[in-house]
Amino acid sequence: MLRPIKICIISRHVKVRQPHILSRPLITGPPPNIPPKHYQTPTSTPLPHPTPLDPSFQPDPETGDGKPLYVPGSPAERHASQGRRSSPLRRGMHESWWAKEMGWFNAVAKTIPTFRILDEEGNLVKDGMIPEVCQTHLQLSFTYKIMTLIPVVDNVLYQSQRQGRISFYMQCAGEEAAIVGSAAAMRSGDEMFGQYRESAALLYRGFPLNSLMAQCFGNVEDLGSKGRMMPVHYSAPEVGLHTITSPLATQMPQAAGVAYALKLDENRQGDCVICYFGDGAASEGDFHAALGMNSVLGGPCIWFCRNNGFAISTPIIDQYAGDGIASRGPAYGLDTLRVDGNDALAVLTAVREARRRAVEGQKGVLVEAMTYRVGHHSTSDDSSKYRPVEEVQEWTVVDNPLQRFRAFLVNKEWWSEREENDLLKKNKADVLKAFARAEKLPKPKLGEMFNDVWAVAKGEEVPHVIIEQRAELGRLLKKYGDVWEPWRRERKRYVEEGEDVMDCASRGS
Ligand SMILES: Cc1ncc(C[n+]2csc(CCOP(=O)(O)OP(=O)(O)O)c2C)c(N)n1
Ligand SMILES: [Mg+2]
Repeated sequence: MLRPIKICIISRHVKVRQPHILSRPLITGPPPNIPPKHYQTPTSTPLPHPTPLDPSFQPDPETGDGKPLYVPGSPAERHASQGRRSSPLRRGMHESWWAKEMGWFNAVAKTIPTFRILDEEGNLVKDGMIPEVCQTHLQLSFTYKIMTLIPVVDNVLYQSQRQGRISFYMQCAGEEAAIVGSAAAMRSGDEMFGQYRESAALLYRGFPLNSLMAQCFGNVEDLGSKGRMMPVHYSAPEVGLHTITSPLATQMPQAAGVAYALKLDENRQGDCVICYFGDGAASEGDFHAALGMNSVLGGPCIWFCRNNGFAISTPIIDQYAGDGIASRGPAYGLDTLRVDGNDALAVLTAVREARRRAVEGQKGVLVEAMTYRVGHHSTSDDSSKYRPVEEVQEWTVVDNPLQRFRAFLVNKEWWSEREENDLLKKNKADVLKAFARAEKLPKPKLGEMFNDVWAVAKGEEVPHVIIEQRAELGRLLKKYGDVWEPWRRERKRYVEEGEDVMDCASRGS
């Protein structure tokens, strides 16, 4: 009885005698409602100027200002290039020069330009050139076809999740040019690592609609994951795609490893890796680990950042304070380009050149594609909670990657209204057919869920815990599988209706 009274007295006492303590905001409370500092100071300071990188620059003969640290032919330069640790000048920089002034900087250029070929209306920009790589009518119309197919796939699967027919979905609305344009720049032997929003790149590389639907439904034709992964977690080695895993940026160190393996494999010279990642994923440690590894070990890899403005509800202004993701490329010694991600021609051209540099130099190249995620992050998200609906509508009208590209093709007389109408009809029919087929197919054997949980070498036993769990499920199915309605219904959807799991005796349990 005494205790509560005592506490009460203490708290009253504190309130009266030390009001300033209680009026302080809680450390764990909500953030103060003031914009972060970088809202107010958006400028960046470029490298000090003039610099020896400027051809008109003359070193000062008296102070030595502007002279390179490694004078060509000097003993210091010889030591540095031989990698002699004893050289006092071997300090890890490439082309530095002496300077008597402190020249602080936080950007390598005042602003990083964004390469584009078409304006928002699909016209060539003034004095713009259509690069040779974009002159092939066939490739461009195929690129456009996939760009128009993916919105139909996305709409059908998105709606089907809403109706409870699949469990989850992620669409790529607004990013069609970035994703398909980059895929179009790659070759068939190339390796691809996706984040999760790049289904259109898979379709470009020949992944059939039926296989895409099979994965989303987790049906018997889902050969990659056998119904064990969430929708959009494709696995398609036949088109060079490494399995999608949703923990952010985990694909990046793997891509660096594969690039290094390509470099070492004399049969794979000329092949390249493309690794997709988002502006949000670039905040993960794995981003830095991967770029660091690739910059030191080498190996042909295109780091393709889809900068779509958001990481779920976090806008880029709260994601980084530097100049986008491109500014990080030079820090790792990577050739870097920022490109208009809504201009399919510019993306194709940029990635084709990135590929050339990566393969010829056996090294990494960073491309940052500036775009906008028009759709919600996923079916688990409602973006109207954190951005104005009008902003989204404006993007679909003012800077629509599909309309831009179509206008260009029509201007060139490479595309007509009749072809457009036929294509839209065909896309709809193909997608609905694949959808209906996938939905009807049964799910893989129930027992598949216990397979491949751990890699088991030939001759080794499956870990006992798996055998036990399988036997337990078999026992429960035997007991309730016919009598409990939800299970009775669910069993029917699987090949062998779960009998394979109930057959415990033959599986060593
Ligand atoms: C390691 C990890 N942390 C958090 C998440 C949750 N998460 C899933 S997607 C996402 C946003 C990623 O944004 P971005 O990389 O920009 O890709 P986008 O969705 O915009 O294409 C987050 C935080 C995750 N999947 N993995
Ligand atoms: Mg993003």
